[in-house]
Amino acid sequence: MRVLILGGDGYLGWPTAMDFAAAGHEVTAVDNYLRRRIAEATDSEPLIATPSLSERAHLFKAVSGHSIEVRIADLSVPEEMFEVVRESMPEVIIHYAEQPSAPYSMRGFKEARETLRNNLDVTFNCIWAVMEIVPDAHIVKLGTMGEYGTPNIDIEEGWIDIEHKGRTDRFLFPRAAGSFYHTTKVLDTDMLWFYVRLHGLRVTDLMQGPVYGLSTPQAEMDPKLCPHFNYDDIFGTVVNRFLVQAVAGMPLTVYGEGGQKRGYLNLQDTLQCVRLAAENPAREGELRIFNQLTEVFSVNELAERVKRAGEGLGLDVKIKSIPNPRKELEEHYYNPVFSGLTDLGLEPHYLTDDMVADMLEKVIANKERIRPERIMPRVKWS
Ligand code: USQ
Repeated sequence: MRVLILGGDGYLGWPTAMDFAAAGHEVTAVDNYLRRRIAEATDSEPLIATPSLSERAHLFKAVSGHSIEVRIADLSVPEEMFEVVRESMPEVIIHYAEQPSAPYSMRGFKEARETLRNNLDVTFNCIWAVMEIVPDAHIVKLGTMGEYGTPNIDIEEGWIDIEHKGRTDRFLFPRAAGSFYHTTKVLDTDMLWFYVRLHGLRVTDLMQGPVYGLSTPQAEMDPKLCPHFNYDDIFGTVVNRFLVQAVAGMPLTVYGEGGQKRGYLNLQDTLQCVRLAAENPAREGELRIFNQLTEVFSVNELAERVKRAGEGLGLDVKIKSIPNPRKELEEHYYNPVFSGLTDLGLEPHYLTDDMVADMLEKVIANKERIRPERIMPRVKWS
């Protein structure tokens, strides 16, 4: 397939580009380095330095023989989106091109505005480029489990049948996002659903939980192919942060009570899910939604796992509850359905002690690069 990856430089975008190319697809990866600029401006650079997208594509070709076409373009500008789509004529578009940090979106007016503008404009431009140039193309959009929040009922896969005063209908599952970034993803879903209804687009919206990990089969070929691995409070997701904290000898930063539950998945499983979605497209006029996670943990359970595996490697790991910089429930019901991707063939990599130890060893090999001042939360929700 001709695959266009929007946001091809990101934590997920770059390994996805390598994965599709290695599977024999024709890949174009586009990015405008927004994440790199925010990382530099907020002192949140990844643990392991990552060369530019063009340099990584060049290196990947040299070690694997597979090509990735690179375009540097700002997809929030309609002309740039349309030009990229016209040049690559994709059969599938993987849309990751969003400001992905919840804390960044809560930093202040400028950051919230930038998140709103970028995320909504890219989705809107993508929809219109598909309608005008490649109407049969399948859009695979990265959403987030955070769209649903933490409701006191089971979270269905995107849709819910509601009976009301003796009549029934099917609706998008209720959403209640916990950050402004997550809210932009809710708005994306609504916009996609509108154009699916009106113009018969094919869309898969992947409601993903927090991802962890720094290794994929292709990234193992050369350390410079490693995806951005962040441990700061802006871009670092909780498991990646705990791994680095354990190696740095800093107590694991459990926010508040630590009973917050989320659905987690390994980076390698993100790649599987996205490829399964792309290779099994949504029907014309279908907004297909999958909940993209493989296991549910509370923050306390994650901290205990990292502590146990760290101690197995001789690290002295402590856990410390600190005041929660976010506004979120710290004890709650959480029971999402996530069978759709398993039905398509997903084979999960679980967060076993061996998996944690393997990731810790990779962090230990880069221990001297850890900057402790990036670890404590710098952004408060209110
Ligand atoms: N947390 C801690 N300690 C930390 C960091 C986080 O207790 O040092 C807690 C948070 O308060 C939260 C949970 O861990 O309850 C997850 O936080 P996170 O930073 O790993 O994830 P989040 O900010 O929600 O965002 C991440 C990605 C985002 C994606 C989302 C999926 O950055 O792009 O959409 O995970 S979800 O969380 O399901 O909405």
